[in-house]
Amino acid sequence: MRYVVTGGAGFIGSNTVDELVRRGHRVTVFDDLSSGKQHNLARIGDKIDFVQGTITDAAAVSAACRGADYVLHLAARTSVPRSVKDPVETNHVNVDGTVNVLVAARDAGVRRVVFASSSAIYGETPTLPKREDMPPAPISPYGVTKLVGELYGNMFQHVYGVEFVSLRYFNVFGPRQDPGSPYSGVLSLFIAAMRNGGAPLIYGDGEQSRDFTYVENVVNANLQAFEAPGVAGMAFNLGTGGRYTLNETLRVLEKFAGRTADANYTQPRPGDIRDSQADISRAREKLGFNPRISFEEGLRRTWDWYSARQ
Ligand code: UD2
Repeated sequence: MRYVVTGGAGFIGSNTVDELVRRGHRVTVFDDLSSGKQHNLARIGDKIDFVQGTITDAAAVSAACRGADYVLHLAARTSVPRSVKDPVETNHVNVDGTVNVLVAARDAGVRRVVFASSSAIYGETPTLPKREDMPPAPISPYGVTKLVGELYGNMFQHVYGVEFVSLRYFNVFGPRQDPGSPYSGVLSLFIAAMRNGGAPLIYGDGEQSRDFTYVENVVNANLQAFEAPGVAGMAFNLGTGGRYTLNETLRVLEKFAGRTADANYTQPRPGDIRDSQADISRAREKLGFNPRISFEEGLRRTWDWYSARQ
């Protein structure tokens, strides 16, 4: 089978491409390297096709998708605060780009598109854990673009017959998450600060909570979403099913580092949701999803990975 992975040089993408290659599939990575890194693919570089291009370039996406059986669409602007700062740019990449990917998949006769959606689509719906049948109410431009992506994909399935599955990721973390920007995932930033002797920065009181999900858990689900029968047109939460406050994550990192975090607290970030936790029963049932790596174990592995790189 031939897979196209948009955003395949990124954090979740490159971890998934590793597994596709391990299973003997042919893979084209389509990535503009705006946040992805070619070195994430260094170990498998000779086993894949790499195309540097942006999903906002319709012709380039179409060329990359020609002859593909499956498309995993991960390329996006992934930061909530970045989307608050520049909604037009996030919309352009995440919405226009997704439409380009869907058109390319349709024209190539792709069997199924799997789309990286987000728990951000739930917004401030007060009930926890979040279930897929709750009405979405995003409170950031980013969350809106992911919801629009889901709607576009389902519409493409309905109108053009392109099978489409949405995966709502809940705060994925792990090896290769890049702490290099203020927009990076919070755990990568906390680990970098703790390892470099710096002070983590907390937006708000640190009591906001997330269902932090180790990347290996979602890699298997990404692939299952292509093979599972009867799931086209559906959305799935991919989380661990628990939740941790930022303050709690720092307590764990303090143990690893053997020192106190001495975090600095500042104003909450606009567009942030307060609490996030996934009900993963649908994914368990339909995708055979089984997040084997717990939050603590994942954080340990991630800490060790960053440590080994220094
Ligand atoms: C993450 C993903 C997003 C989406 C969502 C799904 C990233 C960068 N973003 O958004 O793509 O899929 O999860 O749930 O992975 N914070 C601090 N200090 C920092 C950085 C962040 O306190 O230095 C706070 C931030 O204000 C927020 C929480 O940590 O309350 C999580 O922030 P994030 O940017 O890691 O993730 P989130 O939930 O905005």
